[in-house]
Order: sequence, then structure tokens, then C-alpha cells
Amino acid sequence: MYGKRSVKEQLLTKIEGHSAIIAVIGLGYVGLPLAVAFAERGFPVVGVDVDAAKVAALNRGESYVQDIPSARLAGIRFKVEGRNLEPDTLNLQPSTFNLPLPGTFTATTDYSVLAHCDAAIICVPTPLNKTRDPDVRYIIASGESLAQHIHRGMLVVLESTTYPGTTEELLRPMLQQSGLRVGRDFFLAFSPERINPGDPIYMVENTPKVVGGETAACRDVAVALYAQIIQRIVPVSSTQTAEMVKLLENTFRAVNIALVNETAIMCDKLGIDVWEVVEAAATKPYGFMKFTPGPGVGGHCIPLDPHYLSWKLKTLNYNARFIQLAGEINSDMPRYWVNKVMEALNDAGKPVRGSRVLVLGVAYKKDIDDVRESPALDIIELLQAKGADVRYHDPHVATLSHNNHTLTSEPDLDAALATADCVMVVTDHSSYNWLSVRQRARLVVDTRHVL
Ligand code: SAJ
Repeated sequence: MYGKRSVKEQLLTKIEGHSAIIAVIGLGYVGLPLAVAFAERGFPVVGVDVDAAKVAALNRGESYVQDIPSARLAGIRFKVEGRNLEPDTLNLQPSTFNLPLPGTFTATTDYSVLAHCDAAIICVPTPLNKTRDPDVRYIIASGESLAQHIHRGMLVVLESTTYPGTTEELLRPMLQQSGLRVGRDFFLAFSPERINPGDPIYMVENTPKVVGGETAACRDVAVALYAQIIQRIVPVSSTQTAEMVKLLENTFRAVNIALVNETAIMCDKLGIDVWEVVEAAATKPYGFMKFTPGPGVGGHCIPLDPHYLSWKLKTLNYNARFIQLAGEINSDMPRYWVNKVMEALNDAGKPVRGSRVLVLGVAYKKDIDDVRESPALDIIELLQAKGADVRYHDPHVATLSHNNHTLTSEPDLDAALATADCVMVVTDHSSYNWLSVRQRARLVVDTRHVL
């Protein structure tokens, strides 16, 4: 091959020269920051998403992701001959699609643009379905689109959190239908996302990135790509290894949160203040990591990711007991805390039925507006099932619809506090004045130890 550079070498040259056209599939809290980071590094970047509203907003320079202010989009606005194209002209058919220029970002709903891209990074959701089993439909949809447009010299990276084996057993066969061979004609890798929304310290650029390839060449190309924007790359020996790294990271959290939640239950039975125990244990300078008890575990990562691992092991006839137990303990915390409310009302001579309970904070953790898998949803449902008149207040969540119930946040917090028979602190948003809550509330059940 003297003189004829290999497909890998040609792609590496484009990557190192920042001329490789990069596609990011899925423009959520993971995909958008990644796309922006590559564009700001000088790459031509196209974002692909099925949601036309998101695509139009981005092409208007409007961001809907908290960590990416719209001003950052303006800096990488897609320009042709130095002028900003109107949004509707950006969504042309691929044949007339103006491919992004170096250092710019544009968005489209048309997957056929992938035929013009040198790299495609898949950042689509991996939820659980009704039976709490992995739902990889979005990975499959992306794989199907890529299979139609994959070409020689293309790198595909999967970032979505999923069970070990997804890249090799699910994605690779779909892409090889093209007749192209992985590791020679195209490259396939897995690299877990570690985006932490709202984190003021850890961004895309300074969070170490684990990368595993289907072959050594796949790993090399993926490592080279991420090395253009991320300070520290951590190559591992396979895509399964990289998939497993992410699941260990989040299972570690789920199990330790469950441990501290069970510790809270044990301390309650022992008449010991678990918060004092945790604070004192946290003074241990080595070999301990602080977790805090709470109303349960919400979000789109921690309650779900471990089940991707336990599901895979079940197919191998192994029962991942820690994951099972952590899930049981964490998902039973809403019931534990609702019982606390019942006991408190009972001590005040009030039945739950007909009592007004004000839930303070419904987001799954403080200072965000995301209610996915939030324990507040279970708490409200349990209280309603017992006949309580449930109200809520959350400065970040105006309306809450769950199991075809729709509640709206109480407009007047002080009045809501004063008229509630019991106030339940579920999410400890920083904006609350806890002294005022304590003064106005007749009765408080505090799941976050803020009072
Ligand atoms: N929680 C507790 N006690 C704790 C920690 C969390 O009850 O000690 C609860 C929270 O209230 C929340 C849930 O668990 O309901 C999840 O909280 P989280 O802090 O894990 O936040 P997430 O869900 O946003 O997790 C993300 C994850 N990031 C990625 O997957 C890239 C996780 O790996 C991060 O470690 C976590 O953010 C983080 O550290 O903020």
C-alpha cells in the first residue's frame, strides 16, 4: 500500500486537521454540549434529531439545554459565505444541504446528511420500558439510519448508557449489512457519557473520557477524535469494557444511596439521628464516601442504568443481587416517608384522609426542573391513594401531570404553608427560605434534613 494511505490514516488526517465533518445524533443534555465542543474546536458539526422543534430552535440560535446558553450557539452559527442563513434554508434536502463550514454547527432532522459525515456520535435516550427492561429502540433507530448512509472511512461511536454487548451484538451487525468491514472500512466504538447537568466544575472538556473500540483501529480513531476536545482519554480494551465502566459508575451510586437509605431506617428504629452519623462518618479522610438519605432516587440515570446491567446478567442466568436490593430499598423510600406523614398527622389527632399535605419540591434533585422518576411522584400518588388533599410547590416546576392527574404549583407559598395540615420537604431547592417554612408550617416532615 506504499503511497496509498489506508482508510484509517485518511480519517485520522481529517480528524487531526479538524476538517472531519462530525454528526451528533440526539441533541439533548448529552449531545448538544458535545456538538458545541467540537464546533468550538473548529470542526464542521451537524446535529441530527427527530424533534423538528429542537432543530428549528437550535438553527435560530436558541438553546434548550441549561448548560449551553444561547450565546454559545451564536458563536458557532452556521454561516455560508460569511452570512447567517435563515433557519428554514438550513433544512434543505441533503443534495442541496449546505454542509456546515469548519467551526460551525447546524441542526437537521434529515438523517441522510450522515452520508456526508466522517464521524457520527449517537447520544440517544436509553429508558426502561413498562416491565423495567431496557428499551433500546432509539439505538436501533439510529443504527438503521446509519446503516443506510454509512460509507468507507466513517467512525460511529455509541455514547448512550446501555448493557455490555450492545455495540458488538446490536449495532455492529446493523452497520455491517452494508458489506463494509468494521476496523478496515469503517470504525465502531463505545464511549460512555459523563455529562453532569448543572455541574459548574466538570464540563465536556475536563471530564476524562473512557473509549473502547470493536478493534484496535476503531479504538485508535475514536481516541484521536475525542482527544481533539477532551483533556484526558482513557482507552480500554473493548466496547463491552467501556459499556461496563459506565454501569459500574452509576450502580455504585444506586447501591450506596440505598445503603444510606437503609441506614436511615435502621437509625430511626434505634432512635439515632442518621444525619449526625453520616456527617461524623464523613470525617473519615480515606475509605469512605458520603451519601445522604432521601425520599428515594429519581432522574434518568441512577434508577435506570443498573437495570440494564441486571437485565443482561439475567440472560446469563445470574441474579445481580446488589442491584435488585438497591432498587427495592430506594423505590420503597416514598412509602417509608408517607408513613412518617401519617404518623405525624396521627400524633396531631388528624387522619390522613381529608388532611391537606403540601409537598415542597417535586424535581428529582435540587435546583433543577426535571421530574423524571422523581420520588415526589410516588409520594403524591401514595398520599392521594390515602385520601389526602395533596398540594405541591416547586419554583422550577409549574405543572405536574402524572397518571392523568395534573397539579399546579401553589401560587402563594406562604398561604400554602399556613393552610397545610402537614408540610413535606421532598426537594431541597436552594431558593427556599427554610426558616420561613419552619415558622409558617404547623407540622413538617423533612426528608432532606434542611430544617
Ligand atoms: N440521591 C440521594 N442521596 C445521595 C445522592 C443522590 O438520595 O447521596 C438521590 C438524588 O436526590 C436523586 C437521585 O439520587 O433523586 C440521583 O441523584 P444523582 O446525584 O446521582 O444525580 P443524577 O441522577 O443527575 O446523576 C448524574 C449521573 N451522571 C451521569 O450519569 C453522567 C451520575 O453518574 C453522577 O454521579 C451524578 O449526576 C452526580 O454526581 O451529580
